[in-house]
Amino acid sequence: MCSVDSLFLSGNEAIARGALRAGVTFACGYPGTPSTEILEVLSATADRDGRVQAEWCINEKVALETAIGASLAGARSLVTMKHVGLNVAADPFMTLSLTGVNAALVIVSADDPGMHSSQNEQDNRNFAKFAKVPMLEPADSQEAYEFVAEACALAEEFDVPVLLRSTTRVSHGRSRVVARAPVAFAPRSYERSIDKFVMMPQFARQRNRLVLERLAKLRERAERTPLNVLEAGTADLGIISSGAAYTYAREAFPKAWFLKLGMSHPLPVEKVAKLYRSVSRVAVVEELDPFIEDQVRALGLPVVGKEAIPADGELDQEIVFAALEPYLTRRPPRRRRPVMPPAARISAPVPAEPQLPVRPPVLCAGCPHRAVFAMLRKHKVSPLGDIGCYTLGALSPLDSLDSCLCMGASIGMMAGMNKVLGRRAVAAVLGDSTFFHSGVTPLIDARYNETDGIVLVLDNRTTAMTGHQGHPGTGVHLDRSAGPALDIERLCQGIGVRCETVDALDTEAFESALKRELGAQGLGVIVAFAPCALMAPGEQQLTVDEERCNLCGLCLDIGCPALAPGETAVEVSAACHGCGVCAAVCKRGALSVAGEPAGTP
Ligand SMILES: Cc1ncc(C[n+]2csc(CCOP(=O)(O)OP(=O)(O)O)c2C)c(N)n1
Repeated sequence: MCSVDSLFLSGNEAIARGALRAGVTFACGYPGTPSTEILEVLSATADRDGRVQAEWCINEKVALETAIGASLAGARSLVTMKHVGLNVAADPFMTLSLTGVNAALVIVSADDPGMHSSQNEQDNRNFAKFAKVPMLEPADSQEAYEFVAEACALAEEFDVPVLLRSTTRVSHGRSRVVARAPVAFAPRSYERSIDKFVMMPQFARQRNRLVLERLAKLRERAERTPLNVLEAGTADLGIISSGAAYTYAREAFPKAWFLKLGMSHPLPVEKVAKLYRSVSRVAVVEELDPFIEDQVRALGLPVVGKEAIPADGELDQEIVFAALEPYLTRRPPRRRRPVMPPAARISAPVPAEPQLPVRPPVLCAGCPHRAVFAMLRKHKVSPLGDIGCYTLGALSPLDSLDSCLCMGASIGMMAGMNKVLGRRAVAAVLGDSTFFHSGVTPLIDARYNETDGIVLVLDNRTTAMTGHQGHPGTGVHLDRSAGPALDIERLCQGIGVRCETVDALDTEAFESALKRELGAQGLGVIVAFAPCALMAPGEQQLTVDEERCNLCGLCLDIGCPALAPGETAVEVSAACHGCGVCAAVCKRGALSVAGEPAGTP
């Protein structure tokens, strides 16, 4: 038994306790061996002291999106999953690298070398390189406990999600953990920032440059961090290692020099070079892929790696000893100077042509989404968004969307934010194709986890953004033949969520539905339906009463490209579809429509 200040913990228990020490107040995930106990321990603690909210989500994608929402809301957040779970969460994960975080967000990926209980054996260190984010790899329970706080600090300093990788032996193995004092950190609040959180191309390009700059800074940090230690030895053998593999190699070769990487991405190349100056033979001992080895070879350095150490399954002391021992008697290679990689060039921002006016993309004339955004703006509802034509609602003059991460992210992010900020702090907006793609699962999750919030489905009965493709709600197959058309309202009601459908172009009806929801509790969905203007153009004509128009600009404020200020009154171009949204916002009755409207439900 250990003392009061030290406990004998599994790596999973240690991560949970490390999260509490680091000030994590929101945690979620999806079960999967070897990660599962982390949330169970956190939840048991949450029940006791009420500081942490912890929940199982419907899957890893929704879990990550929920944790992102919590991080945006200012809560240090943790999300847990097994290695294959990160495949499911890859869509939000890859773009999260661009947006960065608000409060810290730590993603625990529990890998399973040897496939004790998994369908494959993937090495998720590759995900860190893929997404250009830091990877921390604890080797035992003490490090599992301490690395959570290290990950939180890195996340907030570098505005980056941090991957924490454990493996089955670290997760389930038990070792002594000495308790450390809770860490202090500055609380964060949420601020709308569309160039950081709305990843449409013009903003994503800017963020991508920041990602590359951040990676260069993380490389410098990898050289200085105490997580990467050069441990002197007495034998003429250097071993680079990380995670559980380090403990096996340490036991197999106690006299060797070690470069122990607690932060295995990005690689500290100067520290690698220093090891090569100290010994004449170097080996990399790592489980699964030649992740470190490939990077060492890229420096032009001779190294013993996967030709000796198995590239599959778990390692142990005996495997490592038997694998490397024959190499110790061979003549050491001569070359020991690395060819340092050049700093990556980052393309310069393309300057706008000075003589051309800036033309930001806008919703089409007649787009039914415009009416919804105008109404959301009127009622000061600035929801989390998704990907589709409607993402343009984030831009001026509509200014009515706070985020765009990946398809289907809005509802999960809403859940995380509302859990942290209060019951109904934010809403979510997504399109009909996006709803079927990956909006149904987070809605079920929101119902299951008793999340409050308003979800707006902007149903234009097509996948407009990519060119009017069919989806399960359209009842039209790829070959244009008729198929079943799923009803979003009935689907929502089927999972027990309050839902009503309104005509998106009937601003009064939509406003009434919105007011009903704003005054309600719990979870509610409004389906704002009107066909895409490019598919179902109305026959309505807009006329301007020049006597009444005083150019107040209210109608121009909805950002319709068919309207422009004239000399004495608003002018209407041939692009007008006669949707009547401008007429609905005009307070002087200067605009009116006549004729056949576009299709309604
Ligand atoms: C994972 C993924 N698959 C495909 C796309 C391409 N894509 C972007 S938005 C979108 C669907 C938009 O349709 P909808 O939600 O109905 O909105 P609309 O454009 O009709 O307003 C698609 C397929 C993507 N960005 N991400």
